[in-house]
Amino acid sequence: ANGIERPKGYNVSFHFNSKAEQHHFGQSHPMKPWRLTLTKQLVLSYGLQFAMDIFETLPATMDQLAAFHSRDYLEYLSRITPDQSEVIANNFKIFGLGPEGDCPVFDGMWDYCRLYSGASIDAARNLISNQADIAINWSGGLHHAMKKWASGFCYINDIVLAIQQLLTVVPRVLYVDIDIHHGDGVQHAFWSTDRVMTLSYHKFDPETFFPGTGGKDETGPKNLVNPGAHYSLNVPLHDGIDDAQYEDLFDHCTGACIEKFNPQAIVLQCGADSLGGDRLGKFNLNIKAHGHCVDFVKRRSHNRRLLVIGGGGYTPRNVARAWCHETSLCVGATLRNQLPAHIPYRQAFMSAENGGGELYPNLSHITTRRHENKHDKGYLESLKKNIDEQLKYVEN
Ligand code: ZLS
Ligand code: CA
Ligand code: ZN
Repeated sequence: ANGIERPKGYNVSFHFNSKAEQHHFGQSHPMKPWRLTLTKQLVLSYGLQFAMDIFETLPATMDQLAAFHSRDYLEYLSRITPDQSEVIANNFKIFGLGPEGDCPVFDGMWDYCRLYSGASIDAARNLISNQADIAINWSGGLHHAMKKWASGFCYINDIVLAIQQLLTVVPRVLYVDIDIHHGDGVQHAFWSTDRVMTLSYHKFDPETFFPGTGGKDETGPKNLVNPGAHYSLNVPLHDGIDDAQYEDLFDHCTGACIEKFNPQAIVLQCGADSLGGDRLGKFNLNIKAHGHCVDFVKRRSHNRRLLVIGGGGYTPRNVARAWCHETSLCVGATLRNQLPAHIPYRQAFMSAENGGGELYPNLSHITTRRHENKHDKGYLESLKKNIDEQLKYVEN
């Protein structure tokens, strides 16, 4: 009316559930759902809620979860409690659960599962109904969960459930995974279809690093009559990769997949354990490079739906800073490097590395001990070539 036109930005929706953040896996467990509270507080302190639609989601229902998982497994998950642990100890093994393990039975576990999955399903639905161009769920991204068992801190595979939703309205979905671990559960779920292409970047060392899958030749069924042949792509890495190497590799491979596969929707798993200074991971990435991946996919997803989800990330203050920064990239805002003065949990953002009591220098950098970089140019080039080679079989 006043003649000033707002540039058409992206409609972004942010899906969360406060109750999901309050669960505990157990004292020494690296997965800390409160990193989500830290993330959300940072997002709110910067005022990003005014640039997106915020949705508090409902827990997923049994029927929604059964779209991927087996009823037997879901029944067990919904009924098992920590004090029954010993009684049904044998079934633990069948379903991948157990004390002292990666997937403990903790108080409220079923509730937690339904909440983070509900948020991913909601996010996918919001994209489907064109309410959003980009939908974010930092509580999701639990890529190791299998149809009939839990694995690697993941009980329900919210990513598979979200992709299944998207497939009801679009022919093709590209899944990109920058968590430091291989996205095995998602790859496995869509192993035999050419409607979903999976692309995971991860540390690969079958001897010592979980889950041990995701070598460069793991590209789909070897039976070439199977439509899934060439639609599972992997970029196996070593410790110590740096910003420039990762950005270059990511742009080349992800760019080529988007171009050749030409998906109508993209799901980006943003596991923050690929950052430097992570408790489990040994890459050297700064928040800048991690965020670059989000920005790159956003820039390439014109007229495509984009679902941005969380994943791993075991140094909570870095997870929160990365995901807040990435939320700002989604809405197209530029944040001050200075942390807001009145952020709750301000203490949690103090950097031990910087001598304690010091705030991090800025939002895109991580000051930390570096890990030895085990990559040379030849190896990185061979990874790009491998992806190009696979994509020769893909045309849309
Ligand atoms: O991608 O390495 C393993 C498997 C084991 C070693 C650990 N023990 C408990 C089980 C057998 C070989 N598991 C990994 C899983 C990593 C999952 C990453 C999830 C994701 O980021 C997506 C969200 C692993 N790495 C580190 C641990 N487990 C681990 C470290 C410390 C502890 C405490 C709690 C539990 C047992 C002691 C635990 C696991
Ligand atoms: Ca990965
Ligand atoms: Zn991980």
